[in-house]
Amino acid sequence: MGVGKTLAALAASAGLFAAAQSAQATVQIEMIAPPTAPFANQVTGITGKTNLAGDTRLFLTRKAGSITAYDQATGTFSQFRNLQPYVGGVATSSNELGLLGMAFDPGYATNGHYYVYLTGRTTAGGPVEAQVLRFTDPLKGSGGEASIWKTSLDGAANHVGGWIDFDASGKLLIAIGDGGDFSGPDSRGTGQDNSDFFGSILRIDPYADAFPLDSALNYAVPGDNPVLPGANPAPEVFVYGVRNPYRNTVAPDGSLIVADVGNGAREELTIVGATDSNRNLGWALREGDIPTPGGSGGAEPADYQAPDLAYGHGAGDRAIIGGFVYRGSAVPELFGHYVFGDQVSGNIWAIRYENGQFVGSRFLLGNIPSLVSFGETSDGELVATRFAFGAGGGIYRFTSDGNFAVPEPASWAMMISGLGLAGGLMRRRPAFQAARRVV
Ligand SMILES: [Ca+2]
Ligand SMILES: [Ca+2]
Ligand SMILES: [Ca+2]
Repeated sequence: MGVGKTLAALAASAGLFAAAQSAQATVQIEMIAPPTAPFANQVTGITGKTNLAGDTRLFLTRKAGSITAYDQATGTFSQFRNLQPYVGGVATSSNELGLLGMAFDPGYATNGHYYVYLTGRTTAGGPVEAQVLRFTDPLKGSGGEASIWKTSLDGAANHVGGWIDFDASGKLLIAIGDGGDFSGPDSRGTGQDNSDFFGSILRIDPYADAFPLDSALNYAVPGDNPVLPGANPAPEVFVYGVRNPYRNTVAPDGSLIVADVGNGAREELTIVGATDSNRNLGWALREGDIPTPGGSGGAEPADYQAPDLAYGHGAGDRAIIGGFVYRGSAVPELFGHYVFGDQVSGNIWAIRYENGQFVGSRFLLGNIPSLVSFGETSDGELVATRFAFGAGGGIYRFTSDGNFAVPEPASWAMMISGLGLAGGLMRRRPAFQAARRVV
């Protein structure tokens, strides 16, 4: 039993968890846009990070292919872009296909560029492909559209990832899942196979073209991408051993926080530092902090990057939704905390993030039923949205009533019995120890 668990047991026996939980109720999760019929249902993501200071627009991606803008200043919805022809009708309510991700170019203010991750068919009757495309907002720039990257999904209709964003050096990160087909953990055996794109997060330069003869591929592999182990590793692969990293984030220090949706047992968060040599998150040998149940489990691989936080399914949590390290001003007490949630339970938590590590334990902020995505604005504010945009919910923001007290695991311990030393140790507990603990 580690220090953390001992203190948790002490706190529980002292009845202090309940007090700490009630103190969190002063974070407000406020619905700012009600359900609106023309934009109902099957929202996959939200972003407000246009890289334009003071931009009040939020952008919702929907499975069927439309991008809907919501202007917080005017309270109005409008269609930003219709990409249904690119999705080509492959998205249904029973699969995980469609328009899944969107990111604005760091230079959007002058070049008007934005990127989407979607699945569709580029030829009638042809294979379903995952694609990243670049489009141009005609109000901001010129340059039209370009296919950046694509790969055949080989019949996969689930675990196709879909998150994209830029890292601090302006390279594009693309998350693609293991392409599972419900027949068992990583049935394609791709998680530990670096010769393909599946089960990976890719890193590419979308402003170079290493494929001059292929009009669908317009990118190059950055020279500083890691060299990964295995036979014929694809140089695009940046992080591997993931199942379905649906929503991730680049932290302020440049670390990549991967939120990998688990199979039947664990949800997990893994912080991959920019200079970390271990880039194997373990799937399908490992699910969270345990060997994967169901036949594929095994020992930790040599280049394993263990999860920094894992949680089980016992409390109704079943599908992690990664969020952001909060950098806004609406909830000053949350500054520097990573906020995330769970799609099935709707629970939303925060945990302090310092120097590339989680510090202390997660604590509950509230609940948004059928939570599907967090989004960040250009000003660092946090928003969230639901998959089912119908009755009862829409777009949410986080505010404070000024009385919000962040629960401090260390201070809880000191409150119990004056264990100042133990509290200090817990505060500085390195992430690799926290990783072995299901919280
Ligand atoms: Ca793979
Ligand atoms: Ca090309
Ligand atoms: Ca893992």
